[in-house]
Amino acid sequence: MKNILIIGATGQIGSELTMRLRKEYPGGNVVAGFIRGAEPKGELLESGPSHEVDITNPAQIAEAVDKYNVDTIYNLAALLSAVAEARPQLAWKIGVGGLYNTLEVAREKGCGVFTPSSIGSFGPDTPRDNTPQDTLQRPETIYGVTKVTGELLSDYYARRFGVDTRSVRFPGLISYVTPPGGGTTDYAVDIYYSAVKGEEFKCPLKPGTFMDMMYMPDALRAAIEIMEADPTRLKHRNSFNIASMSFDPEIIAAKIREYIPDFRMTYELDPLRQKIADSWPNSLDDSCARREWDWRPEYDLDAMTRDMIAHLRTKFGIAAPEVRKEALEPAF
Ligand code: AKB
Repeated sequence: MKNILIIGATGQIGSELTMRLRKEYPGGNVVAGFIRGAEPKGELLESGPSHEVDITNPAQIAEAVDKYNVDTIYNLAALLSAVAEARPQLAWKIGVGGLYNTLEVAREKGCGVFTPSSIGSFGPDTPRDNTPQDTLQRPETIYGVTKVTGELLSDYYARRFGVDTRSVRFPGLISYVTPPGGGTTDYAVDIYYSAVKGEEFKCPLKPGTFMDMMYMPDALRAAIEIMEADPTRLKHRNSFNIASMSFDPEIIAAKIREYIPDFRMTYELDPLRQKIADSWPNSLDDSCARREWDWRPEYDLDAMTRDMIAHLRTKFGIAAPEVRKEALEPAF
């Protein structure tokens, strides 16, 4: 039986990961850790325990771990890349101070810890294409600095104190459930919302800006599988490159047009996001994750696009064009 605490359970990844973990470990406690002002609601609230856990408050982390006999912590508290640039001190306090608090509680109470890193942990000096697992990491954003620090600190706690820390470097994550907030890769979510609603999409990044992206179901599976992986096979811990698709705005727009032919996209560049994206890799080499814990993505751009459009149409009560056409035609 696993007893799991998710710190940041009401965020983009947390809201879906908590539900998935509750299905995966039905006999255990899967505790939704939230901060005041971002309380869980609906199914997230009703399907299991929740506890106020502000990652900057170590006593609250320890209290939740004790109360629910937690053996594994998913630390999902972070400011995403663009918003972190506006609030670098807070980004450090949450990303590094919060991780330190989590690792200390884990050391004292014997918990495993998952803390996602990101493609943002790389910088402009990193090889851009097929970025290797072990390579130069000199990010220029505070987000990247916190992620590299997090990777190093987590490896240190594993080596020095035997804390079972594991992690993956997430690409941009795409989902129809909880929207992201303040990331550089957010456009790849927003574009589907505009397309399904029949609105023109103003893309904040220029054509040719390639980044790795991943559909949320694959990302959730990665977060669970890495924590379940056989430790004797792991040569790396913090953090594994994982990948499933890489595209630029023109490629995703063309894919959407295969299903929504009248979708329109124009460009309205966001200089901050463009600068950040330009400093990140185009695509990652995930062969270490494939070798050490059998990582395999299931969704490519086409499968993800079909699923996103279908779910967003349901979410907004928008009929698919074929259905709309039939509905408009006389029944005789
Ligand atoms: C962001 O854009 O900040 C995140 C990330 C790639 O880590 N989605």
